[in-house]
Parts: sequence; C-alpha cells; structure tokens
Amino acid sequence: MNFLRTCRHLFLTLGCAVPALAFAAASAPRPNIIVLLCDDLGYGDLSCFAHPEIRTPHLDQLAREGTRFTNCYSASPVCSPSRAGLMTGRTPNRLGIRDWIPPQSGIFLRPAEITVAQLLKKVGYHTFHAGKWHLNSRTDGYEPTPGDAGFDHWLYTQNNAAPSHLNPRNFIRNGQPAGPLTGPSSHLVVAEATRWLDTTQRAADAPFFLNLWFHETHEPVAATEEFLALYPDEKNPDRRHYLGAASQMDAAVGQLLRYLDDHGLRDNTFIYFSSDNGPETLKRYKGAERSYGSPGPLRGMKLHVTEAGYRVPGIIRWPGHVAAGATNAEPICNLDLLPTACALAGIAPPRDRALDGANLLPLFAVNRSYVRTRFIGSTISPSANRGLSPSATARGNSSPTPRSRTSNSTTSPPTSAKNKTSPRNTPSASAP
Ligand SMILES: [Ca+2]
Repeated sequence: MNFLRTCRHLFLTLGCAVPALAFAAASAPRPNIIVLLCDDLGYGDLSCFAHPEIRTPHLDQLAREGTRFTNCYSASPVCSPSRAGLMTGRTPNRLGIRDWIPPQSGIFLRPAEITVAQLLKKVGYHTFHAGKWHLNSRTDGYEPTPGDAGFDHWLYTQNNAAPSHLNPRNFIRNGQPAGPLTGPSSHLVVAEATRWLDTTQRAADAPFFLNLWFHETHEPVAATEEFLALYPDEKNPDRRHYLGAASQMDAAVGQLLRYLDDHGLRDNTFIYFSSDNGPETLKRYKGAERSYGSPGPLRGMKLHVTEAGYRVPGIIRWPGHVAAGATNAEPICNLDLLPTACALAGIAPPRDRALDGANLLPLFAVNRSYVRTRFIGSTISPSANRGLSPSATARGNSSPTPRSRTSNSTTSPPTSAKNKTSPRNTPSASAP
C-alpha cells in the first residue's frame, strides 16, 4: 500500500484526522509488534530479575538488547481483567471484568470495546493470536472469539491448556478444534506463529502483530525432560517442574528470536514481554501443587493488591529506539500497550471513550521529557480477593487523573454470536 493510499485508508477507517505520526511513518516502515505474555510468572521468576536458580538465557538476552522495566504493572492481579486491560487500554473496572472468567459463565470481553488488534488490522497490520485467551467463557462460537477481537489467525484455549501444558488437546484454531497437539504449549504457540509468518501472503510493506500469550507458568505446570534436566539438584519434583516450565517458556522465546534474526526482522520489530499477574500461591486450590513462583522482594502474590499481585517482569526491545542493556524504573502498565501500539502504527487511539493507558514512546527518547498523566489502578472483586478485604490500588508519578467508572450492564452480544448471551459482572465463587 503506497503512502497516499495509506493516508486515505487511515482517514476512512478511523473517521478522524490523520495524526502527524502517520506522515512521519512515510519515511520509516511501521514496526512489527510482538506481545509475549506469561501466565502467573512472578516478578522474581527470571534470572534477569534476580531469580537465584531459574535459567532464562533468551529473556536475559532480550533484556540485554532492550530495556528492563522494574516497575512494570499488570492491569489486575488476576488473569481475565489484566488481559482485558491489555487488549483495550482501559482499566478492567470500566469493562465489567473484575475476576477470572469461569467456563460457561457468560462473561466475555464485550464487542463494543475496541481492541489493539482491531486498530492495527484496520491500518494494514496482519494480526495473529496464539495461546491462552481467557476473554470469553466458551469456545463453541456462542461468544466472541479472538477473531472477533481483530485477529486474522488464532489458535487458543479459553483458559488453561488441558490436560496439562504438555501435549494439549483443547486448542481451537480459527473456530475449529485443533485436536491433539504434541509438545509444550509455549513451543506450540511459537511454532504456530512462525508457520503463519512463513505461509501467509503479506503485502510487502505490511507489518504484523503477534500476540503470544503463553500458558506457562500457570498450573497445571508441566515441563519436559529436557527442561527438568536443567535442575538436577532440585529434589522436590513439583518445584523442579516449575523451574523447568519457566526455562521451557524461555526456550520458546529463544526460538522466536532466532526466527526474527534469520528473517531479517529483528531491527523493525517492537517486542513487549511481561506477565498477566503475580505468582500463584502454592496449594491455594486443589491442583496448585507446583506453584513455586517467586514475587522476588515484593509483598504479596497473585490476587493480592499489594505490589507482587501487579508488579511483573517487563522487557521491551526495539533496536535503535529503546536503550539496550538499560534498566528503567518508570512505572509502566500493560494498559499502555494500546496507545503505544497506535503511536507505533501512526494512528490515533480511539477518541470516543476514556483510555487509561499512556503512549510510552516519549519514554524511550534519549532526552526524554516523559510525564505520566494516567494513573495505574484497579479494584478487585471480593471473591477473587479471597482471604483479603475488597480493595483497590493505584500508582502514578504525577497528577493522577482518576475517571468515573462505567457499567458493563449495557453490553450487547457480538453479531457473529449464535445466540443471545450477555456478560455478567457477577463475581465467580471459586478457583483460579
Ligand atoms: Ca494469570
């Protein structure tokens, strides 16, 4: 798509003035964007975030080639609200998703929301999702799918891979059961992505958006012998699986990084690595026997509204734009992904609704004058916050601008849905 067509496309699809960045993009190709999101990986679970045993050489490499963010937050201390926030740039309080989404619960990300994938697709990005989704409650087509959220190609599970994260049988590919698959979930996710990149006809100047949401290191934790063998001195077999699962996910990241290098994609690809929430508490529920994640020096765990519930590892690599080998203590949040991706693509974020994320690009400039005007905060439902009081948390570094909440009660079903289900915002009663 040439420059004039690009500008016309931007104007028509967004229905607003083409921002200045779109013109700047004429001389620089729009970068590819990759999101790598772990599940329940704690702040202290990578060797580059000071875990004393876990070996994550590929993520350590990513950190050396990019910037390590030591105050990187998720939008929520539990799966579904955090992921909903990442996709929309809006605090989950606005979305009516305040806890994990149980199967068949009728809760899903409402189609009236605008996702980062939809925005990027409208301006020519090829869009791909693989891995856990957890933004709907059923996978039979009666609720919105990743395809409805803007992805051209998608391979996903509603929640966890089953029967475990090795050799899963419950993935759905573009609406159809994928059948039994062989290998660790994270490796399957990366293999699907590279196969898609190899086989999808992409316009010469069209970038891609990969949204890879690994199941590791959520329960049921399961590592292959290859990764268990990295920890011969660990006598506790359950903990050994946890350590191995973190390295297993790291190896999948390594496969992706090698692919980018082999195909000349390193320099023009923006990579954001993080986790959806803090580490699970060992034996919090039946089946959480291998939850040996580490909050590092932080207080709390997953579901807690203290630091370890929300603060997660954050790494961003974009060669030539994001400092290499640096550490940055500026608070950032997965809510920032949508406005940042919009800036990378040279488009304006939605103007018809309140956004809670901030464009991070000024933060990457050498002589930066970055001031965060959006505060980071979330509430969590009483059921999710089991054992703790219903509570909220917030953080910002300047002029917090709290906004009013909106309700989920006016949600309408997707046009592609087969029946009329409506999301509820009733908290669930049990389990992760
Ligand atoms: Ca999670």
